[in-house]
Amino acid sequence: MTAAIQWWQKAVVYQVYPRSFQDTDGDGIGDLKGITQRLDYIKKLGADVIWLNPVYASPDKDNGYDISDYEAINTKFGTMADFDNLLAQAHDKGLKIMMDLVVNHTSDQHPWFIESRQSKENDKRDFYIWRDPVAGHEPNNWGSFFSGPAWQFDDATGQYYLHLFVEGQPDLNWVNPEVRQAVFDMMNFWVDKGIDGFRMDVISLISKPDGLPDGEVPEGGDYGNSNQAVANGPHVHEYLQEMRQKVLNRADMMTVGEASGVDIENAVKYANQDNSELNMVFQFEHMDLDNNPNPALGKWYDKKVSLVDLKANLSKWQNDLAGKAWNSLYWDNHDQPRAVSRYGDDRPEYRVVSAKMVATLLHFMQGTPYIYQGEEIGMTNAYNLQRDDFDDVEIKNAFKYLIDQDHLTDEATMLRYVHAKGRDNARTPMQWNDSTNAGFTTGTPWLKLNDNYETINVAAALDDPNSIFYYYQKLIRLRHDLPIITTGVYQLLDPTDEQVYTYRRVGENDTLLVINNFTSDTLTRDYQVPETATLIIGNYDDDAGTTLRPYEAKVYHLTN
Ligand code: ISL
Repeated sequence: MTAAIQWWQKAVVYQVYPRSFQDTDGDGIGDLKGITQRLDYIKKLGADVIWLNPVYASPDKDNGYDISDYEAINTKFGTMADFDNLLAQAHDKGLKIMMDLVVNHTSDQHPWFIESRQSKENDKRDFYIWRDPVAGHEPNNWGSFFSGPAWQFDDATGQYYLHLFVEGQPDLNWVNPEVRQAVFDMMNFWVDKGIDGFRMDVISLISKPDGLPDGEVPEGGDYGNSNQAVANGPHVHEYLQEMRQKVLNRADMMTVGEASGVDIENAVKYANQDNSELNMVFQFEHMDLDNNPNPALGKWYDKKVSLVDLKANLSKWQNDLAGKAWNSLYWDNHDQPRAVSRYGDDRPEYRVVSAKMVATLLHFMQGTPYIYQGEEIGMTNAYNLQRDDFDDVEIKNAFKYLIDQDHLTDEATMLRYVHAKGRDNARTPMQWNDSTNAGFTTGTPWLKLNDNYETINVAAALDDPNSIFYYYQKLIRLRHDLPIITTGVYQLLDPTDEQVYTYRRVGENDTLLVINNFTSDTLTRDYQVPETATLIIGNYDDDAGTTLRPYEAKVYHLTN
C-alpha cells in the first residue's frame, strides 16, 4: 500500500443498536442515556468508534430506518440534549461516533412526503418517485426487499410511488438537485455538531436506472429483482462525489457505505483511496453464500456456508481491493444472525472456542473490523422466539408471503429458517448480567430476551479471564500495536481445504500466519511453522503443533 495510513484504517468499530443496548427509564426500549452509561464498557473493550443505528424521529415501521425528522431524536431514545451529552462524553473518553444516514428513503410521515403525496403540482412532488399505472398495474415488476411489490398506489393522485423497502419508506428521487441539497444540508447539521462519520444505509441504491426497467424474476418468484436492477445505478458515483465535496470534506470523517449488490469494480470506485467518495463499503457477497438454493426463497435457509466458498469470496475481496480501496470486515450486524451461530458452533461445549476462532479469522484480515453488540460475549441466535414473538417487519412479511401465500407450505421449516437467518436474532436485548431481563430494563423489553442470558452475559464475561470478551480485547490491542495487521499483503494458503482456513499477512520485515480450524474435529495440518515464530494469540492454553483441536485458532508472528 502506498497511501499514508489514515486513522480509520487502524480503527475498530463497535456497533450499538440503541433499542436493545441499555434502557434507563423502564419503558423496555434502550435509550441514549443507556449508551452513555455504558461507554466505559466499550472503552474497556478497546474499540475506537461507535456506530449508532438510527436514533432519529421515526414511526418505527422499520425500527428507525423510516425517518420522519432527520434533525430530531426519537422520543423513545431521549432528547437532543441526551445526544449532545453522549457525543461529548464519548469524545472525552477518546471514542468517536459514527451516525447512520438513511437517505435512500424517508418515512411516509416525513413532511416532504406528506406534501409530495398531496397533489401532482406540489413543490415536493418530485422529491419522490411517482409513476402512472401501466395497464392498471404497477409501473414495473420490482419487488420490495421485504416481500411484495415495490410500488404503492396512492388514491389521492392516482399514481404509484416507489418503496424498495416497506410501504412506509418511500424512495427519494436523487435525480432532483433540490433533494440532494436538502440531504447535504441535513448532513451538515450533524457534521457541525461534531460527529465523526456516517454509515450510509443502502447507498448503492440511490441512483435508479433510467427508464426504471423490469428486473429479472427469479425462478419460482413473483417479482423482479430490484436489488440487481437498481444497485450501482448510473449516477451513484457522481452523487457521492458531490456529497464528498459539499459535506464530507468539511471534517475528518469516517464513512462506510452499505452497498447491497456491490461488485469489486464498483467498490473500487466507492472506496477509492483517491478520497473522491467514501472510505469503505459493506459488501454483501459473503452474506449471500448461504442463501437458499431455491432463488424464490432468497436468504431463508438453514444450511451452513461451505468453507471453500467462503474462502474464495473473502480472499477475492482481500486481494482485489488491496492497494486500491479499503475493506470493511464484518460477520454480523442488526440485519444478520449472530456470528457464533452462523459461522461457529453455538452448542455449549463449543460456543466459546468457536466464537474466538470466528473472530480470529476476521480480525487479522486487511480492513476495518466491525463488532456488533453482544458479539464480544458470544451472544447466540434466539431459538426461543416463536412466530408471535418476532417484531421485525422482514420476518413478519416473509411469514405472510412465503407461508400464507403457499410458497413454502411448512411453517416449522420457515421457523427453522428464521432461527437461522432472521434479523431478530441480533436484536434481542443486550445481556448484561443474570438478573431480571439481563439488566437491560426494569420494564417489559420491546423484544423478548434470548433465554440463555443467565449463562451468557457481560458480567460473567468480565469475571472470566478466558472469556470471549478478553479475547476480542486482545485482538483489538494487537491491531493497534502491529502495523502488519493493517498493511500486510494477504495470501490464502489452502483454497481447497474444506476444514481449515489458513492465510498469511506478509510485510517487508515480518509475516503473520493465521490458522483456523472451522470444524469440531481434531485435525492434523503442517504449515511448516519455523521454531523462531511467536504464537501471539490462540484459543487454547497451549500449542499442539501440527494437531488442530476443535475450532482451534492460532496466529504466529515471524520475522522474515
Ligand atoms: O436485511 C437484509 C437482509 O435480511 C438486507 O437485505 C437489508 O435489507 C439491506 O441490507 C438493507 O439494510 C438497511 O436498510 C434497510 C433496513 O431495514 C436495514 O436495517 C438496514 O441495515 C432499509 O432501510
